[in-house]
Amino acid sequence: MKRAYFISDSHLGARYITDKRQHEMRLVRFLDSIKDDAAELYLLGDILDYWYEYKWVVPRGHVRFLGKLAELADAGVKIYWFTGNHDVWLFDYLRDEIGLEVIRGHTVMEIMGTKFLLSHGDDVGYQKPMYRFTRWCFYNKVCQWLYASVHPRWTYPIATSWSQQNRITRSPAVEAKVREDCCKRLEVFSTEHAQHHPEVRHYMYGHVHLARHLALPGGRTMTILGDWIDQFTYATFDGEEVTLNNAVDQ
Ligand SMILES: [Mn+2]
Repeated sequence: MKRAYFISDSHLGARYITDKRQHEMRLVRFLDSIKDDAAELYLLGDILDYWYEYKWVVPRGHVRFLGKLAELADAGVKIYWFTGNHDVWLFDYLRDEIGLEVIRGHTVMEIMGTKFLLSHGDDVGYQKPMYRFTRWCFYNKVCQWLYASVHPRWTYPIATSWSQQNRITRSPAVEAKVREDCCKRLEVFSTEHAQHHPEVRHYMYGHVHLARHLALPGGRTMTILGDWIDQFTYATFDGEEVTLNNAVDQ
């Protein structure tokens, strides 16, 4: 029986990744390895470290990765790409070119007869007002129009160095605390959500860069997908059980 696969947070193209081709190829080899087994592929955000899609023009890079997605889509794999906080500005290009579905915000979906709540993880639970405001700007049509009217010569370096700063400015101890707090926030949200939505059996997130698979009350589970920067983790669902795995052979 074919399975659903879930990955997140590869941050392809990030400035802090030294060998970008090797990084991309690792993900490409993984996708190649699942192409016969996968019925559905869920990309839970921050797959690209930065992407801004203009009406007539798209950013350079990621050719082998996007080609592999196209190959899977052509072979009949249904691909869903949930936008993260780094790849917010995917619009219709990959939908039209590859045939994947772009999804914004947390969404309940039925996968092989079982209901999942899926989200990148940045839009559920309590977030500080400044974070919510930034996120609102990112998704606001007028802000997007204004941003797109600035030449990418100016916006591209600012956006990619901002992403790099966000990653390197925190000390390891602070980063670990932020990630644990984020796990807790997702667990609290999922537990509360499940009380009002008994039909939802599994909760799945990215964003945190920690790999976690927890039991929630009532036989539910919550999975946080880790990343494809140094963990190479993915989840699968076979219609019965969610498992969190490590692509050790990659
Ligand atoms: Mn994220």
